[in-house]
Amino acid sequence: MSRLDYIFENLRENSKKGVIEIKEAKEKGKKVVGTYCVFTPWEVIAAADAIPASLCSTSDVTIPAAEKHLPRNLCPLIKSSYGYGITDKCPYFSFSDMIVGETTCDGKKKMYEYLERIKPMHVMQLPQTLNREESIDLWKKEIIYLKERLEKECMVEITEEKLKEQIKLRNKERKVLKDFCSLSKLVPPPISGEEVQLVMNSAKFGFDKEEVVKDIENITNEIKDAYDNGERRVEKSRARILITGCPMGGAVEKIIKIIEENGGVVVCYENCSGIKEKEFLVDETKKPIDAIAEKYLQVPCSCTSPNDNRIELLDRLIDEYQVDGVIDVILQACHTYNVETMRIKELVKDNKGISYMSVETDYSQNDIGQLTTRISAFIEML
Ligand code: BJ8
Repeated sequence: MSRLDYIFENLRENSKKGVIEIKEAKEKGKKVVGTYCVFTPWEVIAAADAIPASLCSTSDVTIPAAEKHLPRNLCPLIKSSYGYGITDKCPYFSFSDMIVGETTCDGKKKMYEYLERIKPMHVMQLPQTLNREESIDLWKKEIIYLKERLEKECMVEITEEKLKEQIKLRNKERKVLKDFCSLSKLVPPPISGEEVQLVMNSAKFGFDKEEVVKDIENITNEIKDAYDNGERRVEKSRARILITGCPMGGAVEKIIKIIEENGGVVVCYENCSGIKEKEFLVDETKKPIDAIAEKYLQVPCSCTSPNDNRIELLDRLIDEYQVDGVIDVILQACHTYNVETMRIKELVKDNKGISYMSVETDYSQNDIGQLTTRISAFIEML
């Protein structure tokens, strides 16, 4: 077993570390604020001395319970998340003192109306067109409303100083994660896409961010050293795949597995569980609320219109990561990402001249056979 095998094995075994960490923090009197989206201004919650915890669920276990209240023909991420809420099966949900959501897609914002029956809920009105001055003003006001609500719920004052401190810390985490992801620009990449995802998940559920920063720096250095010393975990002949589209994780990791068992390697995740949110930092030289508002309005989500930022980001990432093919992962009934596939296909095929495929899936494992046939044929063609 190499040193890197040992590190990754440890991460797999410690996947529940976040639950223990948050439980201990709760026992010491810390508040926990549940979130569902990368539009949530993490820094404002952290400046209230609360712990922001992602509640986006990635398993189909609670979907039958959710379908008693929600339509079946709804995105699995929404059904699963809601299901965890009503069945009280998610420790992060149970520990949450309040939840922050945003008016992103229709399904999510309507789901929040029902979640409010279970937990105190704060929904931020997200402007739908991002590059307008009015949108920044509106979003700034929403951030101030959130700040005021958190001050009340957590009984603290969120000062400029506290915001600045959290901006710095979160930026530091974004930078180290971006550096870590950049390792896959190497040819061949030093680690597999499954291993990249493992590290990203451990950061997401690491609640002591200073510790997360140190851990990610260490892992990045270990990987660099192993590579410089000739360790090759991925064959050069593998097709380099960029994944875009809906957030990944849990059940949807079946797609990474299929890609990597059939001659490909995922070198880049342009989605919310990957690099999308890490690309833009909060400007540390500006007034905190202004800078936070500007940063979060750059998130290239399909819920916004137009979503030109996604095209610009993808265009750049395809070159930087020397991508051979793009796989657009759409969760069933996600209309915004599904409609956007045409634009992504035009960019990838017509402008970049590489191969593109979109796959629609849910949280079940029923479509593995069909996905394997399609994805392996796609990789073979590259
Ligand atoms: S910023 S991608 S985390 S909204 S997949 S629930 S859009 S129907 S998750 Fe998302 Fe924020 Fe955007 Fe990112 Fe709706 Fe689509 Fe489901 Fe989605």
